[in-house]
Amino acid sequence: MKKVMQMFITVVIAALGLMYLTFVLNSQQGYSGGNTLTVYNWGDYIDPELITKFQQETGIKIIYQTFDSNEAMLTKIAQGGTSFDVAIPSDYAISKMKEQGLLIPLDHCKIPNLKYIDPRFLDLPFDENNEYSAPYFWGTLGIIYNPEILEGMEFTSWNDLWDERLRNEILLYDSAREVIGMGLNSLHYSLNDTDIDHLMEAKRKLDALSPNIKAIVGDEVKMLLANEEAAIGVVWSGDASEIIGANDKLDYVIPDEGTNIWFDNIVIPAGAKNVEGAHLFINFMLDPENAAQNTEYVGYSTPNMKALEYLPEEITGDVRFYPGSDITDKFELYENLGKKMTAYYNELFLEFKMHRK
Ligand code: SPD
Repeated sequence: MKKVMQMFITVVIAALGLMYLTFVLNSQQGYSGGNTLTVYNWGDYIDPELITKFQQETGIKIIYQTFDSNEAMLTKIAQGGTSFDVAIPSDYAISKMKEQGLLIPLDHCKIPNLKYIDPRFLDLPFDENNEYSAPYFWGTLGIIYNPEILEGMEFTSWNDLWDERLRNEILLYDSAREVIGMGLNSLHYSLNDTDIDHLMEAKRKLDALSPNIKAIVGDEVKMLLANEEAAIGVVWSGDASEIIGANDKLDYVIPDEGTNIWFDNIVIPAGAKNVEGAHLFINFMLDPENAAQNTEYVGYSTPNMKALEYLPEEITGDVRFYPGSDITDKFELYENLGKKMTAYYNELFLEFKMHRK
């Protein structure tokens, strides 16, 4: 009995010692919330060297997972199987997450680098006062094309995509809001239209585009266009900038009817296990030098004013990717359309994809 008691006491002392050691190590790193941080981000959307740098600076190990659409991200976070400490959704998805109680408010005192964000990208309608989100990248949706392959063709309207000469040429993202929105924009309707007749009209119009569609894709859009395996695509400005960086024959234009302006912001999902580490990560990504490095690597447009000073004029002076508010004020943000209308958009998009087969 005495032996069992001695063994029990030894185990308890060892466990307490281990707990104390972990606490001391974490405090030395200026950090007290566990030693991992689970980050959920779009694919191809961070410079891996920054992950390494963050880990070295904080001692926090990053577990990194990616998604390819806001819808996939929302479903996974709402299911709650994995707890994420940080995620990077877009505007309308942030609004949905707020509505569903899926976000933790940010502690602005722990994100002093928020001061470097251009006020133009703060306090936007999907997250007033940036209560839940900090700006990461922003951009537009437009047409990228290869003028050498599509000789003599110009793209000033979304309707130019329906030209017969584009048979089996166009790449589209596998994303309901982008594709249905393009159909709506081509008819001069709002990107947030909820009129069923308008939506049906857009769907019929998109069906008529089918013969021109080469493929519905994800991040591979960049490789296909840069390698000239496709001549034209409807892409986010950041992808266009990366493609043009790899092959400067291509050009990116925004059609006259207008387009979507979008914002991808960093949030802390409810259920995060390392809220302290999440704030450290957000502040780290908003550090001007880190943000500049990330911008050069990823190719998207930074909302960080101070980071712009570290970037070459070749990047920041390109109005295709850094249009002023005089231009972007005419563009439309996707709104949170609510559960029923979102389901309807998704259904139309699915039918559109089935129609192609
Ligand atoms: N590969 C990174 C893609 C990020 C795209 N974000 C744009 C979202 C528009 N709603």
